[in-house]
Amino acid sequence: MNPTLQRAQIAALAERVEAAQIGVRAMRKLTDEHPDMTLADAYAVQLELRRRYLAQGRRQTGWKAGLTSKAKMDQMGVRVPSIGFLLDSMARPEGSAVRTDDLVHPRVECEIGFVTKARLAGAGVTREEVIAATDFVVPALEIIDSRYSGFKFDLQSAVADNSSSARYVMGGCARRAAELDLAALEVVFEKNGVPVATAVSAAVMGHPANAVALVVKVLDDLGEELPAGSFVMSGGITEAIAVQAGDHVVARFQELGSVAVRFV
Ligand code: OOG
Ligand code: MG
Repeated sequence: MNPTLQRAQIAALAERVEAAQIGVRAMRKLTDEHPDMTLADAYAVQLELRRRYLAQGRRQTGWKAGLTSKAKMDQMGVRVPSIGFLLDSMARPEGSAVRTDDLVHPRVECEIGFVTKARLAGAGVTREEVIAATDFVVPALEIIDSRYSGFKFDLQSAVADNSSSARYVMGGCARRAAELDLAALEVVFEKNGVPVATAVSAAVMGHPANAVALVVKVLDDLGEELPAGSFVMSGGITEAIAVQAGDHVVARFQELGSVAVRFV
């Protein structure tokens, strides 16, 4: 994947996205100004954004897949999955209070997280190879926060904004992947004690390990691989739920326990 934008344009866009993320500001879609921006350009902006954060001393803690279920694709009107990076500054403890004053318009997703024990690389990686390379899985919540006005974007703009990554919470029980049918785990998503969404994990690309394979394929395109010991979130199983200060959410997973967080 070769970018079509010039190096300086990519750097300027990454700077703009970083300013919106740190400044907690909604901005116009990048494609309003660069309508011909390609997916390769978008990932180049995302990698430049990551380079900037790592240079500031933040540490990468994993990767995420996004837009991997029909519920998410329908909600956002984008039909192609994407990936994003996770940083130590995004991690929050299970059961903690997540501040909303440093988020634009947060939404919560329930996801299955994978932790790997072997390197995964290449465009041809299979779901079976992902499962064999998985050490354990954990239930997780992702708090996404698009930096685009109205939470409206296209694929390129979202990828450049690190696929709306903002916060994430791991919880519940860690389980060996081989002991479970990872495609058959039901999740009930509750907001303020009321079930608001439910789905089965097969909603994520037929099997959430396919989403990890997708991450590996995109990384291969970007000239990177997934080292052993990586954490990867496989994408929202249901649509994302908007939250505000005062709300609490719980995702109750079959076999994996529950993970909860509240917002202040
Ligand atoms: C893009 C990120 C989607 C997921 O799990 O589907 C995502 C967005 O919807 O803002 O993280
Ligand atoms: Mg997500």
